[in-house]
Amino acid sequence: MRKVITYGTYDMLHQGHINLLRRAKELGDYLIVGVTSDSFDRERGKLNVRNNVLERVEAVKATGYADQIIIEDYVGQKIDDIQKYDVDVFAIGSDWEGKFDYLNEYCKVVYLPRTEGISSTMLREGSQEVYRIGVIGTGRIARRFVPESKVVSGIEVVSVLNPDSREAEAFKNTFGLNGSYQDFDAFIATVDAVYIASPHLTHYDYCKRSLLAGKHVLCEIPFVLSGDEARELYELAASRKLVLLEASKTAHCPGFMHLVTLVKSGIIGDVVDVKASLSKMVDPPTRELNKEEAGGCVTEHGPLTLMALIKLLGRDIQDFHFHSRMQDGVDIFTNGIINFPHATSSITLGIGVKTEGNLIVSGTKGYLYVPAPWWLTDYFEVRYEDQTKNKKYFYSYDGDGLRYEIQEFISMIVNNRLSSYRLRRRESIAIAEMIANYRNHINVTEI
Ligand code: C2G
Repeated sequence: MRKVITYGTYDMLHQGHINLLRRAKELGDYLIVGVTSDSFDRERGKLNVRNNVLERVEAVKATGYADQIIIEDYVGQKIDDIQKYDVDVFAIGSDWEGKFDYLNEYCKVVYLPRTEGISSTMLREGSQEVYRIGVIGTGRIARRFVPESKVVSGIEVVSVLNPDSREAEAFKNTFGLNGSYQDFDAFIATVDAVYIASPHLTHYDYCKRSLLAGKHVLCEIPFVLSGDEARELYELAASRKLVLLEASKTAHCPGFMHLVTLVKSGIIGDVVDVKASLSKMVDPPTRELNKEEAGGCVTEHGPLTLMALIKLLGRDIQDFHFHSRMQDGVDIFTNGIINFPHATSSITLGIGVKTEGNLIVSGTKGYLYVPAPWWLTDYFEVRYEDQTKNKKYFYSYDGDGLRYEIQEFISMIVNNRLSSYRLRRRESIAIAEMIANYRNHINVTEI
């Protein structure tokens, strides 16, 4: 029996896929089709896949050509599969010409003619509404947002709001947008959704006004500086069936998401301690060091470190205490001890004190170590007493990393999904609550 294998995403399955599968089947007696997993597609830069892996498997099955369907989940799996299933022929479309010649060592490689004039990308673009996004604020993060938005399909940044007309106009010209505005009402009328990247203290107001105007909101961190404000805004969004998402980059990055699922699946046993550190030195004058602008390292770095603690340990915080080194009314270093019923945790943050920025999750069987900068999570290690069991995990973190949260934001809008498992609304509220505790000087000691 001659066995053939082929691989693909098969998103929005179309005639090109069907022709390919038919031709592949004709090369032998038994066809194995490898369908990429959702996480493998994300990892290889395919961010905009519309159907999930189960839907894609069903679509391939429905063609009737596959004798067996397997899931492709990692780089290098093709070699493993060819040997494991005793495959005679590897077939793939001619758009991959030459790319899989290395498999000739294991079986015959055949490049089949690709069907011209049709592709999943075309179908996605043809069927998807393009959402118009407005950016509020023109600072560093807003400048990173626009280029990142271009790799996500279904969205176009069209306008910008900044009370300073020169800043707004310069931003518009740099990124080729349609309009720049100083007036909120004029701005909001031009968009379907907003990305809020303005100074911290303006987030609440801009979120509320945007939601009241019927627009979806992606809001930079710190989302808001009190649990009550966060709760009120999520309720407002839900009552209007609008998406409101905290732009917690790390929560959306593939490496961190996998880290959470590995820990939850018990590979290091019960989690007993989490230590998250983040320090980035800043030079005055800057808003990070300005008391009037809610500067300080808890407002700067609290959102990501607290997100890690809450994702890994939950929201049942028993007690907490912060120790801070202050400068001109702003914490330039803070160490926070946060205890849960069955675990301890700490955050170590600096904007005027330099320290290691790693993440350590300790458990009853082993620990997980993410070196600085852990918040970009492209690499981590799982370590055990028996070092031969240690494992290293590598991930891609493409571009500036904002694409992952933007993709989730759009996917939530398109699918009418008001909550993201990557950062639940209640988790986002818990982060805001903890930042508010700190800002209200609850259990804070100056050192
Ligand atoms: N295809 C085709 N004609 C088209 C579109 C796609 O023949 N108009 C073929 C591709 O060449 C591929 C298969 O259909 O052999 C699946 O295509 P995709 O779903 O785009 O998957 P792809 O990204 O090519 O994944 O490990 C995954 C593989 O490397 C290929």
